[in-house]
Amino acid sequence: MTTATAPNSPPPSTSATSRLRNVAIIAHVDHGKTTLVDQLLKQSGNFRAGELEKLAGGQHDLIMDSNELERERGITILSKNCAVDYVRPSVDGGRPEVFHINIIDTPGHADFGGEVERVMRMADGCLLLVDASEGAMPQTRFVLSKAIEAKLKPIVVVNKCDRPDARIAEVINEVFDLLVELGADDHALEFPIVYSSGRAGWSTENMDHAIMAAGKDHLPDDAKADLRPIFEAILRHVPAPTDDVTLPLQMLITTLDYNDYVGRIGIGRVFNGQIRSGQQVAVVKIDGTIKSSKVAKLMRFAGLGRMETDTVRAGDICALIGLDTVDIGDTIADPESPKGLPPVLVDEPTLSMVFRVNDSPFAGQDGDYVTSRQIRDRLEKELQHNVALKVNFGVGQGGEEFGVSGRGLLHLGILLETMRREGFELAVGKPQVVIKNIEGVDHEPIEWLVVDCPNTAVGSVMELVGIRKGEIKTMEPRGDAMTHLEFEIPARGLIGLRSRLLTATQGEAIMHHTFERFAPMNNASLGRTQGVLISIETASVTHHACELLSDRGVLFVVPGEKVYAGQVIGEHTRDNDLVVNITRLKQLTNMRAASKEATVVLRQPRLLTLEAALEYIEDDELVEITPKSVRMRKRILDESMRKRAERSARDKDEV
Ligand SMILES: Nc1nc2c(ncn2[C@@H]2O[C@H](COP(=O)(O)OP(=O)(O)OP(=O)(O)O)[C@@H](O)[C@H]2O)c(=O)[nH]1
Ligand SMILES: [Mg+2]
Repeated sequence: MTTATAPNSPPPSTSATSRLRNVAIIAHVDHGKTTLVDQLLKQSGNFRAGELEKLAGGQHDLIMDSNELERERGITILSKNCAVDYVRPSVDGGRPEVFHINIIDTPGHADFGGEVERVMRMADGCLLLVDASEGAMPQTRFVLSKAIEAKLKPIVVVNKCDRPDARIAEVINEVFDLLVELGADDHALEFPIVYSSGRAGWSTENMDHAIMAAGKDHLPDDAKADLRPIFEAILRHVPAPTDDVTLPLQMLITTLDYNDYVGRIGIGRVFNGQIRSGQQVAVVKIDGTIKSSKVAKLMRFAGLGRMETDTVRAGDICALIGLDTVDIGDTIADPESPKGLPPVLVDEPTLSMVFRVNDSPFAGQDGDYVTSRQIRDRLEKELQHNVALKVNFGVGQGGEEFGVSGRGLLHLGILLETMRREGFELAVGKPQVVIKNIEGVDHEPIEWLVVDCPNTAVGSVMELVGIRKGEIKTMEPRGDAMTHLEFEIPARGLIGLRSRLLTATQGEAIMHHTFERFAPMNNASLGRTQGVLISIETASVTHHACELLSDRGVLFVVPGEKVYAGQVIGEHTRDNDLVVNITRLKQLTNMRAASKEATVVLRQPRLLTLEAALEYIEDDELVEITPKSVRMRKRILDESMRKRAERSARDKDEV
């Protein structure tokens, strides 16, 4: 691409606000945001050949998804800033113009919606990516509504046009309908459209060309097409910042980063005035209190990293080092006139879980950090930068448990997975939806659920969602073989639904949900419909016992694995819990019967991931998490004590 700046010549100045753009990339999960940002970085010409490729990795081989769990799971967890200097070739023989484009890649998963809303405050425009085949999905709707609220006019990028099942014209209609439904003004309804394949690295404004590209790896009539139409759309449709550099300093912190050497790093946009390295500033907190502090280091975004600089002017995005107490939502202001900007919203938690010390018979065998004190310290550290997290220290019996609330199962699951990799052991209780009391009445969150499944599985999907009090709202065909279903469902009903849907559809269903509204609590119980198999012994699982129990249900364990009394080792075919001996040894006999000696192939066990186990358990159960294993157990391990507790709970209910 001809936009490259030679790596050794100093780039022309990009500090003039007219040549500055701040753009956020927003979309439903997996619609290709990070892949597009990677390609924009590669095609910017700001890097030497091969320099970026070395940094790519993980499931999707991406540069920007840089953290370990992002790479493993192929999703973006944290929003990230990067910047490119785009050189627009001169049209009439004049000097080429260089634009500094700050790009904010956002996560698409519903649990991180609040973060998207927050980081959008840094932008003056957004690219709304929509998958050319999947079309507008629940999170497309959510992020678009937030963009409209923030008065950002979207540039619609119909992405993945290379997909053989692309349906570009329909997808554009869906986006238009969504904008009308969300009450966008006329200005937003005339949205610019670019068609692209972020992965193949091309884009075009010509819809007919894009339609012809379905199933191909480049535009049929233009094998050299690149992402310049996207760069140009950003320059043309994202307004340059108009913030006033002559006013007293005001900068809003929207993201926090942390580094062991320098501590907290506050990231945000300067809305008024300018900020200098070494400057004394006032930190205006959300509650209005003011602290005095000094900027030790100031950095501007450049490529994948940050570059130290002396001054950052209104309209630009920067990172500050040296303000130890800085938090999301703080305004960094002029000490002479310390005024706060409208604060960013920090999302209310929607799901909560109890974290406590692991007291199973296998406690302490795998982990380095096992005490209540260590868990407390770790949670306190997490609270410093994980803003959507809340911890109620000291709940439960003896105040030894922690009530941890977050934005959803993925949000809390990622924290647990991170802790486990650091060497922690702990036990956690069933995730509970956070109930809100509105004018004296308990309200529960209702979610908008979308399921795409093969036509043959529609019956079982409807049944599964129906049991969980989901109400069908829309049902329409998607191509010849698939059906698109939309439901409203209590958030409680979603817990455990994903794994069931995947089992019922042989892994072919795709499900997504987002928060819709709060509604008065429906008292129907939405718990598990089947009971579990519980081990009665502490020993190793035997092949023989697995064989004997195979018609009692599906096992969660494999022969050779060590289990303890009270551990949940399988799912019963009936609705009651059953205590079984999964460690039984074969009786030795002198008789040899050829038929008995034949090796029996065991039914496939169901091995649950951490999140699947969290979704699976009931109130009287716990998930035990250690660096090496995830086990499910009854809270009360001893069978007779458990029975007694169940009886007294039943008696209490009847009174
Ligand atoms: N066919 C096709 N696949 C693409 C394209 N862009 C991305 N993908 C694939 O889509 C998947 C998701 O891509 P990502 O870039 O991680 O999507 P994302 O929107 O950043 O996802 P989240 O950040 O988790 O919301 C990956 O498997 C990509 O290889 C494209 O242009 N065409
Ligand atoms: Mg991503």
